[in-house]
Amino acid sequence: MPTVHLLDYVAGNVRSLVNAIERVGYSVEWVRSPEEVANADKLILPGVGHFGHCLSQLASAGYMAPIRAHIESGKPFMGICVGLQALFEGSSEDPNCPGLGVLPGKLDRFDDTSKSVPHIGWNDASCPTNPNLFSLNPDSKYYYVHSYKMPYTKGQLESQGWAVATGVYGGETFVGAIAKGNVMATQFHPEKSGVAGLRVIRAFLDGSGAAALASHPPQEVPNAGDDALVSKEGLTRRVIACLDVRTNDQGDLVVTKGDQYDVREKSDDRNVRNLGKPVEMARKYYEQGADEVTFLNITSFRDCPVADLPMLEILRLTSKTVFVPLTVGGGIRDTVDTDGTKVSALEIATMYFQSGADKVSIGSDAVIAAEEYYASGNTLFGNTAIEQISKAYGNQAVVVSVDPKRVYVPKPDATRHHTVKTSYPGPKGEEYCWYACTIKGGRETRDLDVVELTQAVEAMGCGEILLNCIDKDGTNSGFDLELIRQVKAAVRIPVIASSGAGNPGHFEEVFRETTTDAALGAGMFHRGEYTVQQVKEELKARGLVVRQFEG
Ligand code: 1PR
Repeated sequence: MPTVHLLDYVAGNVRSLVNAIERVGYSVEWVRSPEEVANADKLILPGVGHFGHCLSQLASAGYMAPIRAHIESGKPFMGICVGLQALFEGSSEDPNCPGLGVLPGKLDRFDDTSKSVPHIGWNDASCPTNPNLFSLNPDSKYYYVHSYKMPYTKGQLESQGWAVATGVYGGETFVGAIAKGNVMATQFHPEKSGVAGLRVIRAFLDGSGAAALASHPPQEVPNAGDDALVSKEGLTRRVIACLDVRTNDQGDLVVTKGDQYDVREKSDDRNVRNLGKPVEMARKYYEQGADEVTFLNITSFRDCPVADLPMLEILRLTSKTVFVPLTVGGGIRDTVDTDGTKVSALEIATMYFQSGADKVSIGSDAVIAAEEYYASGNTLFGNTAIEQISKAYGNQAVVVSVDPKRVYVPKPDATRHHTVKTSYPGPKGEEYCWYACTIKGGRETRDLDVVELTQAVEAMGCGEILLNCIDKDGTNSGFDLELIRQVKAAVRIPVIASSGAGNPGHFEEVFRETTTDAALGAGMFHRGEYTVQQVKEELKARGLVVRQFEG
């Protein structure tokens, strides 16, 4: 099997990248010291999270000069995500930390006044000068997750011989991929971009991308007629399939689904509902076009060994065939293992990332951390799971899963909490409600509302909110739009609407009626009532941009 060298320099999920490389027929050799860079023919520089963190790791380990030497020697080089950012001179994310300076320019943060940041989701990488640059396809979508971008100025990089593919997010045109000679880099994650992303990796590895570029160098700066290609908003509506996983009474790990978090059958035996096998179902949803797959280990709040091998194994197996982002939740907190060993939340998250997860989702622990944050006068000590994991792996790797329940009140001043006026009054006709956060799978309600929780975790470095709703879970009655609007107005980070989806129309409704960044479904997919593809078709028919699965 031909090989490619991958630089192992910083914490991050490179498991998916290894899987993707193997999938296209190559094997990985690790570069674990600066001296080993010289052994590489083809070199890939991955990177995710904080620019300064990645670049300072590279610099302190002595990698900067060997990487520059590799690039200057003309050998194939590919940068991914921060690996692309590293090629520029620097980034406002850490102004004191220089990049490799192979290209001119500095990155800056997306403007979050009218859109969510990070930019998470499937967007374009369109290159007017070379439409099939490294097998990029103008009709395909690619998975991005980043808060900082290289702004695109028409003609600037092209005038220096670079072919540039761009995407547009909230009116800002950014560099999605660049290539020149032996160098190719993507801001998006090709290893997480389904078949479209695998094509890009293959074009780099087999040399066809560089060969095609050499025969059609980007001689012309795009003219006005090409504006349509580089200026249209490309972010798709993200549809996520969620698998609640637990051990059933027979000891098998199964996908289950509750009604308002009760996952047992209504029949007398009260067995845990068994809707299928996690790995198979994840694969099925990937092939139906799911943009992400989320696993929630819903019994993790009970005592169980930390090295929850079945869940780690589920991720290992799934990440071999599912090339879209994988999130795992349940039990991400500081723990004392069954044998008495202390294990930190960061160590648990690390095990999941090494097994193929791209994000971890934190539930109960986030609520406790938020309570402590307010109790200490909004002070951050850097010791919460959210802070530690986001520092090590980047904000985009930390999701907070919220399990709120409605509490009805007759008027807003009947509570200190943030209320909404509801169109669905309470049992005594109450016209207002607030959303109380719960822990331990909804078993314990706390005196903290969703606005408080989400603002606290955003301050701690959480990158995305998974917004469930216990009242709506499993009801098939549609998402709780009032809840989603309240949380969207409270935070700048992306929000995933969850709980209540019963048909494709509910997805269309939540995207039309709220500014949610993504929508998640579970029961309607597991019971086979609708496929993810049908949801996408409905969204498309109603004029919303979606990503279609490419086989
Ligand atoms: O507290 O960090 O250990 O995390 C536990 C995780 O497990 C949390 O994310 C919590 O939401 C989840 N969880 C715990 N108990 C349950 C349960 O159902 N008994 N499931 C549970 C949460 C909610 C969604 C569900 C949507 C969509 N499940 O994931 O998939 O509501 O369902 P629908 O489309 O069928 O309506 P920690």
